[in-house]
Order: sequence, then structure tokens, then C-alpha cells
Amino acid sequence: MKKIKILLTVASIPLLLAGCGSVATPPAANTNTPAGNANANTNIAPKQVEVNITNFSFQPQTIEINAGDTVQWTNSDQTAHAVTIDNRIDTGDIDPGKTAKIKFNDKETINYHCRLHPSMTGTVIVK
Ligand SMILES: [Cu+2]
Repeated sequence: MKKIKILLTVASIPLLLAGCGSVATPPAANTNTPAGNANANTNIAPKQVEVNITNFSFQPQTIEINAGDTVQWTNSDQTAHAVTIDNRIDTGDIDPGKTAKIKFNDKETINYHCRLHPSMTGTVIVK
């Protein structure tokens, strides 16, 4: 009985090592992907772009994204804000610490503002 247990333990060590080795490989391969996509505006996996709402402003105020990307606004202020695109969409009030997302499918330039504080403006350029 004892001999069998030891043999099993020894046999499993190479398997564990092999497992570690194969797990380490994929991240190295993935680092090439963003650089390869940098010059191509088509066939890029949709991504999420972050805009921070702070001190009654959208940061960054202007962002460039690709069609199909999603923008997420995070309200880091102590008061509610909103993202409003006239005649089209309103996120509703985004309370402090909360987020709202809009997906942009068409290539266009969109000016938006905060419904609660119209002087807060931002631009999304969809390429
Ligand atoms: Cu606001």
C-alpha cells in the first residue's frame, strides 16, 4: 500500500510542472494582439472605454472610439449627473459611485451633456 502511494505522488509532480508551463504561455502570446490591431480600424474586438465624471466635468472630455465600442461613465462626484444625447438617449441620473453605459454602433461625432448641469459637455468621436 505505502509503495503505491509514493509512486502516485512522484508521478503527479511532472504533470503539475507541465500544467504550470502551459498556463504561462498564453499571456505572452496575447501581448502581440493590441499592437497588431493598432493600425486597423476594422475587425477589432469591441472594447469598453472609460470616462470619469469628476468636479462637474467629463474626463476625458473628448474620446475617440471605434464603432461597436461601449463607453462607460463613472460618477466620481458627490452629486448625481447624467449623460444626455439630445433627442436620442438619456442615461437617467447617475448617482455618486454609479456607472452608466452606452454602446455606439455608427460612425459619427456625438456631443453630449449632463441634463442636470447643461454646462457639462463631452464629445464621443466614433470612427
Ligand atoms: Cu451633472
